[in-house]
Amino acid sequence: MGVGQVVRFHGGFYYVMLQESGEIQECFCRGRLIKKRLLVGDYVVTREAAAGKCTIEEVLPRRTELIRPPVANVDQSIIVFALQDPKPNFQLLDRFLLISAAASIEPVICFNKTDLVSAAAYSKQIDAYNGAGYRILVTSAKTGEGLEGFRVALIRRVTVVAGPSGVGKSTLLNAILPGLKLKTGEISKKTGKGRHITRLVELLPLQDGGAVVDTPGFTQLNLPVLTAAMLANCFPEISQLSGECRFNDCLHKSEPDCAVRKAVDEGRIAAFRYRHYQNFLAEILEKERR
Ligand SMILES: Nc1nc2c(ncn2[C@@H]2O[C@H](COP(=O)(O)OP(=O)(O)O)[C@@H](O)[C@H]2O)c(=O)[nH]1
Ligand SMILES: [Mg+2]
Ligand SMILES: [Zn+2]
Repeated sequence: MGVGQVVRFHGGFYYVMLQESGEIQECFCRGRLIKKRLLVGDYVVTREAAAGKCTIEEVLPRRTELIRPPVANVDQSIIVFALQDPKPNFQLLDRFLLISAAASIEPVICFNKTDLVSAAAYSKQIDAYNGAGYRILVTSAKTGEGLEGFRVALIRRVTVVAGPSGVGKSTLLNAILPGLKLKTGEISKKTGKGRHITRLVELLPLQDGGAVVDTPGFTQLNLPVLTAAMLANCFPEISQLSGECRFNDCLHKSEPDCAVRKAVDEGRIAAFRYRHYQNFLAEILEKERR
């Protein structure tokens, strides 16, 4: 018997990194029920069935669960956007932040390619995220700027590296993990809306402990299952003020004496963040009506 974490599925086998030895063990999964529930990132109990043959007997409870990519027990997401090539889409960034918050996964924002455009060009937006309390990394995989901070952020945590395609996710990981050689620069031929890009999800164990998952770029993201009332909790600068509105079920839309709208008017909450909040709110309310 041993406990380990599923790091990948391949060819009908499950690869489990054993907690005690750090070894990766090839396992079968016999129970159909267990198989159906298994995700990369799951902690499982394995048993040696015959010489060198292991089976997965049990899945341990999950701390967190991401749907896209399907990974269990993720501690944090590093959401990478380029400052140029491609230009940052802050509404998409906020969507990634929302998905992370809804899954109780701590987000870190990484602005990459500072060799192409200085971070100062986006100081308004970066200040807004900073002010809201997000952790921010500024990097260039090309010049090496900020790479040490990126490396340190991964230590002893299970991290998903997310963001649109072409922003440098794989290049950043290759730069800090010698010997990794993830494919970079690939251009997705099918950018079908909402379509799942099937690709192997793999947990890459790190030398200092922890593990990281590289992901293909998502350009289209559905909102997580979220009620209108929960949405504000995913915007730290908005949820911080929620208690000060006249109505305690205020959605900060057009209600009188709304502390959030007042803060937007006074410039204490960035107008673009509030606009994205409104857009998401409309999307959720529309879904609730149907
Ligand atoms: N100028 C510049 N190019 C970069 C940087 N990081 C990645 N790239 C380039 O951006 C392209 C996409 O990188 P890739 O890592 O495949 O992006 P991914 O789709 O997010 O994994 C590649 O041609 C990289 O060489 C950077 O910091 N600066
Ligand atoms: Mg990539
Ligand atoms: Zn309000």
